[in-house]
Amino acid sequence: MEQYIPEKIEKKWRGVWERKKLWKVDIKKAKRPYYNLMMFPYPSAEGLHVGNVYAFTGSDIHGKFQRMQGFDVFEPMGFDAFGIHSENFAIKKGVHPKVQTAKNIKHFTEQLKQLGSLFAWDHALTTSEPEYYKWTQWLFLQLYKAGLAYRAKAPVDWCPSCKTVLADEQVINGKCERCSSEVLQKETEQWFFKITKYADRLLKNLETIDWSERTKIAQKNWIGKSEGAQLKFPVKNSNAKIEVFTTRPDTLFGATYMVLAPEHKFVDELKAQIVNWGEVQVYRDAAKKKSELERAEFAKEKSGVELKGVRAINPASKEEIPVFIADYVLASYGTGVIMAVPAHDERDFEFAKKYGLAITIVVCPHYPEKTCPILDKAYVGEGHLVGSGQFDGMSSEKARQEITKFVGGEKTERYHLRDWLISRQRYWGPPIPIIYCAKCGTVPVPEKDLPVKLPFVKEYRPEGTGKSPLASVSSFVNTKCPQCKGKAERETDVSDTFLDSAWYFFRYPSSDYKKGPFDEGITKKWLPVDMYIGGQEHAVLHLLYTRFITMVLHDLGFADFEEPFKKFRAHGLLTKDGAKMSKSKGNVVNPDEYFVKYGADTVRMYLMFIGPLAEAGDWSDKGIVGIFRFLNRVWTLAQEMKREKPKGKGLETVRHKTIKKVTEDIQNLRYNTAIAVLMEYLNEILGKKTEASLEDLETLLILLAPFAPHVPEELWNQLGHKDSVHNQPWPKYDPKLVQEEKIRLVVQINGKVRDIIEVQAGISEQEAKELALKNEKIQKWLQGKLPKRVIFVPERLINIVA
Ligand code: ANZ
Ligand code: ZN
Repeated sequence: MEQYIPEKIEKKWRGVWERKKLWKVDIKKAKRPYYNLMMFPYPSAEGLHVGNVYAFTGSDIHGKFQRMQGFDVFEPMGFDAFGIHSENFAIKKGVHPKVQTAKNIKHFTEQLKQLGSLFAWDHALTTSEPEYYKWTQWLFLQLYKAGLAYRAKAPVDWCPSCKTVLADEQVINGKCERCSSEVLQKETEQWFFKITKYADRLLKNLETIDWSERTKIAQKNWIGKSEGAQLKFPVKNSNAKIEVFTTRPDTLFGATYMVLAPEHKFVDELKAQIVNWGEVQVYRDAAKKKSELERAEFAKEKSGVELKGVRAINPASKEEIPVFIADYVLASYGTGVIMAVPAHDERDFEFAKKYGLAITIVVCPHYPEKTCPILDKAYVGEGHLVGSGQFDGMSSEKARQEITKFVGGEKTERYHLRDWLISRQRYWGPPIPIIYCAKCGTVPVPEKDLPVKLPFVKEYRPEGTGKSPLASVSSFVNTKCPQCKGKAERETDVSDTFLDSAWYFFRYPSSDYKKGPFDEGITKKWLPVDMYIGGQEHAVLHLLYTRFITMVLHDLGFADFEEPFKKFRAHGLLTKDGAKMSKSKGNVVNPDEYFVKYGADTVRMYLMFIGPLAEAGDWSDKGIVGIFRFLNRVWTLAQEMKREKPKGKGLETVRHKTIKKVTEDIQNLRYNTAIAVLMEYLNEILGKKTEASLEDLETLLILLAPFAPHVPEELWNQLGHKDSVHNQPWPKYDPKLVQEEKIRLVVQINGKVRDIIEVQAGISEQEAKELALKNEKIQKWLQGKLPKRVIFVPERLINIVA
């Protein structure tokens, strides 16, 4: 075989690997288990997206590398097949989702098999199969029994186009994440999971896990912990007190009015005192129609109505102040009431200007200058107090404690995180395993009766009534009460797709286990996941839910760990001509075309060459040709060496330096620079052919194997080896041969020198940051704080701003 024809060799080797079960891991007997997970795809009809190929390749290289390090690498693949993506497509096409999904999975599997990845197909799972969703329902029941699932009437975000309730995270700027329709508000009975009960743990544990920094920061912000105080304001001519949540009790003397959320029940309690009730009612009705997001919007003009006849007393200044309702105050956050401090809060400032309310400055940035300038906007920063009686001159920070104490307030904390809305009024999901009985009330389906099978129905489209299509399937709805055996009805909502994917990694190693969702011994051996790679877009949805569910399973005694993924790395987003790929822009790269033209090896390698995995970059048709040429040159070199049997003594130093650099780059997911090093190495060999040895070439093939699995295998075989190149141990380098100049790097935290470390000359910012953060002294100084920013002066210092 003289010419490199990817199509031929790729097919051949995939066949050989499959026959020899090269990638197979013995789940029970594996000695050095390594669980390498990637985010499973939803089998969309268009087939594998180049973004999927990108993520899966990045993850597979890591898996293959770990395998060559001697680990038993388990790299499963499956399908997130239930849910709105699949269902909406089926609706568009007029094909039943079950039929369409099966078709898509078949196509996806064929495509995935082309990648030459380690995938453990014998453990593949599909979330829409009863063998899987039986356990998703089981999970729902465990949460229900633990008091972590509850039903409540709640205003929910409703997408009029998808005809379903949306979770908080699925609403982007007041629009549906899926179809961009304007989201409306609707009141319905829904199932929720109490994720808020875990808010503090979800936040604290972030410090213990090795995850991409930006993912941790996104979670931290999403959980949104606010430290503040709860303060009581007496109501004049009444025994009632109105309680507010504030993060700035230091500004209490400047609270010149109060605002209640329009729907607050306290408004009803005050009805007798309110003289303009009619006006109040009109405003309340209008507020109901707006979404929370719309109401919280910063730029929007503020509006409100004074509760005439009601006066509150500022507990610090003892002054009488007016009370309003306004929709910029949300019922669902804090106590649903605020003390308004227009001088120091922008929204209050805007409102006060509009309604001519007093603006009293109580925090001064330039203390001891006591005369603060007349404000043309709120001063939201800190400073020293003025106009605050005995607290004048005190720092904001101290005054927060002191004023809270002074008025008998209570220090508290609040989270922005909301409970997880589980119900979906759709067809394509696991039915929620609950039965409603007139006599017994809400009754969970007994575990022995699982799964509650999703019936195959003709009318799977949402009807726009707000009810699931299952509600009109009487053979499904009508059932017997498991307790009293009387007539009863089933819950007709299905659960959120994010529940399917919140526990799938538990199932993979135990995929054919029948007695439970996962086998205890196998779980002990394989979990938590060693490495998870996936998109940053899942930072607050999927990745928070998986953590929550794992904590719950831990607390219920089903798992002995509470964090599911030891390591998580977010990969970057591929673009085309600088823009995000999207169907509407018509700039989506179809990987199939390139598989045919250049083969999977080139596609894989090219994708990884575009940029560091964490950043990705821009796809270019020109770039891919370069990689194809590189593989051709490797091929030609191998043919020559095969024929001519090289007699050189070998390029020892270059070889060892290459091994070192490639090894480190792979460990740091900088595949792009690893590939560049391999290219340089090839050039060195080609430039010094008389000195080069067979070992030089064979090392190149081994180092290349994780990136481009087929070509090196073929060449390895052509060179006369019987075993697979993938079974070769990863080459080691001799430290003596790779010594490089060392420099001393100053490590600072917030500008203060905390350590000096010895590092290699030419160290990159990323490497320096990693080294600095790993450093024990630095960790002590950081006390678990997350670095906000890093300033790097090459060869001199790194400053961590925390
Ligand atoms: C008085 C005050 C003075 C405030 C000041 C801020 C600045 P985070 O940080 O997001 O927790 N707030 C409290 N409950 C609210 C609700 N239900 N709807 C709208 N706004 C609400 O925000 C806490 C601050 O947001 C609270 O502190 C309160 O305004 C407002 F100079 O109280 B503050
Ligand atoms: Zn009953």
